[in-house]
Amino acid sequence: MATTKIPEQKVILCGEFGVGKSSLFRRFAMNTFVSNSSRHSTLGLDHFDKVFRIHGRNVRLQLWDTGGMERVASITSSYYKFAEAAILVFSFDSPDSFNILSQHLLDIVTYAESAKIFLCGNKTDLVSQNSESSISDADIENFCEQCHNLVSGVYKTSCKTGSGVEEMFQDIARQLIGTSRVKDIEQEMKDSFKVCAQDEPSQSCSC
Ligand SMILES: Nc1nc2c(ncn2[C@@H]2O[C@H](COP(=O)(O)OP(=O)(O)OP(=O)(O)O)[C@@H](O)[C@H]2O)c(=O)[nH]1
Ligand SMILES: [Mg+2]
Repeated sequence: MATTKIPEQKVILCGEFGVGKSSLFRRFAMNTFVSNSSRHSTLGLDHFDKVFRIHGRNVRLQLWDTGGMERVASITSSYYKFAEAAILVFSFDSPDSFNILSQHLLDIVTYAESAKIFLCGNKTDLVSQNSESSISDADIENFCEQCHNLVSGVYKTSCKTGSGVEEMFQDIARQLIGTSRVKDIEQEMKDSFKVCAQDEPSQSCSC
């Protein structure tokens, strides 16, 4: 039986140490959460594929994780190369992780120039309902304006509770399925399965 290849979209995680990139990766891959005690910084590269069904069409997200190693020259190009999307992660309990976003953004536009950029504010569970987060919605809006609206989506997540995580990946998959590269691959697949008119058995009787 012929198997149809589902278009694959490379998505990379970027952001400061400890903001929760590997935790997002773990939620994506296994829907689990690892707390402080058993955590250690990511040292190598890791990736995991997952298929999303959006409006009757399939899209495969391939999520990549690294422990800030993306800024080490020797692995920079392989990490960013061919990325269709980059998730720029900061943590709501760390203003520093928010203030340094523009540096990570610069790396993305330099090394993965065609990638769509998404912004993820993680650790919402640490923002108490009564107290305002030190990173406000206005700060986030300002950041998006300053980077010339390069950001295609803003999400708030908690890897601890799972809140907003699945919704974020669903929305990213939805936005990527509309990209021209996916359309090109789908069209190629359709074309290769087309039955050519002249190959069809003749209906006319020769007698
Ligand atoms: N409360 C809370 N803690 C979180 C959340 N996400 C991650 N953490 C914790 O934050 C710490 C850092 O998480 P990681 O996922 O390892 O962060 P990282 O960005 O991969 O870190 P590096 O690999 O060092 O760059 C861990 O102790 C996690 O348990 C969250 O949503 N809420
Ligand atoms: Mg990590």
